[in-house]
Amino acid sequence: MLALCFLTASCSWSRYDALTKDPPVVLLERPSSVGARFGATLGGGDDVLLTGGQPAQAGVALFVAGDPPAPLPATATCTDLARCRSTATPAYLPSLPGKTRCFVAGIGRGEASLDDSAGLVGTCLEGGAFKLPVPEPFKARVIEPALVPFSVLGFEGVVALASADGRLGAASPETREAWLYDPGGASFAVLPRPAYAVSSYGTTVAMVGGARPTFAVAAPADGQVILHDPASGAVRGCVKRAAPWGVVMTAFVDAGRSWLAVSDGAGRVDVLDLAALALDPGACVDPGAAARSVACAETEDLTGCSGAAFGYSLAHGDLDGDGDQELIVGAPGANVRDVPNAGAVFVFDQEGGDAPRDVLFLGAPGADDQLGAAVATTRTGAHDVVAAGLPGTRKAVAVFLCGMSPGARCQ
Ligand SMILES: [Ca+2]
Repeated sequence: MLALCFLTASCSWSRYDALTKDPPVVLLERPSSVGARFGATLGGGDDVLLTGGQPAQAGVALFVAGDPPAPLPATATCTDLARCRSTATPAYLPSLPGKTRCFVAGIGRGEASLDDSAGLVGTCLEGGAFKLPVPEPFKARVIEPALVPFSVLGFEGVVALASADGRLGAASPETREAWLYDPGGASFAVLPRPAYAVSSYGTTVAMVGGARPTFAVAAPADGQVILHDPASGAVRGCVKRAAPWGVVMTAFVDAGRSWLAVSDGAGRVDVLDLAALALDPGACVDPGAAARSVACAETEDLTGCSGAAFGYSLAHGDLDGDGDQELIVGAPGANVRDVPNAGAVFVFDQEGGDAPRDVLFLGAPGADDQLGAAVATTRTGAHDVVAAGLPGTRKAVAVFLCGMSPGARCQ
């Protein structure tokens, strides 16, 4: 029965192991516009969910959330490999001039309706496709080679993107540049790179709004996270841990404070209170007491924390609708009910200590599903829901409609 249920949305995907009329987890199946390893790339914002496959290929689709979410994407971008390569971290922008509900999801020339210049490529639910300018070195050394027919990029991700409060930042480890866009996206400013940020600067980025906006740019090979003031671009300081660190990041505002979650992608996740850091613009400091760690926790159903790749993906959202943010941590290598690499997603309260508040997984997992290889949140009703990629299945993204929210579907 469980095998028959696999990958059919009518079956239960709950933690409760029972067939129900309204399953608390539904699957979004791979649309034809998205390439291989669907579910390896996710992004979210407002009521939209961005879904892609293996980075540097083609196709990122936008689904409109809801209970249940629309089964077909509302639109897609970067669908032509000859004109575009997808990014590992699609970024949501609520508005651009004359457009709303936009997302940036690729590099290249973009949709055929656009001109042939190279830039960051995206589309909007209302207003259609757009392209943003990029620094010349990035254009020459990353985008142009990527568009050569049959080119095989030697790195994942192509470009790192992050947005918050309508502010978009980007970075590339290939050119070791990070840059910030003006609110309309018409121009950008390249940030000063500190002399100590030698290699891998720009591999990942995170943007946080709120009272103390911050643009974080990681150099994971050196265990560095450089914190920029997004208004001036100036370096506020640098936080350092044993490398690799900064492989994955997410940032958010909770209880009026700005937080940055940083992982090594393989078990270590630190949550930094940005206001509590004793920063020095000229040097990297240990976060000290400004950091706390969250960790994988084994349960009767969930084992294999040592190889779980805890922190391979990070996101945040208000899953219970109480106004506070929860930290969401993917662990695609976790074993679920002795099924290896089925994957799981951990939910942590900001104020709830170090133990996970909840663990999300599929009741009928498959070996090497890799649930949680990517995670994102999107708004449904009065709370956020978690979407988790299942790239091992190559054809589905799981949307956990309940999160921690009570309601008819979730009882
Ligand atoms: Ca909450």
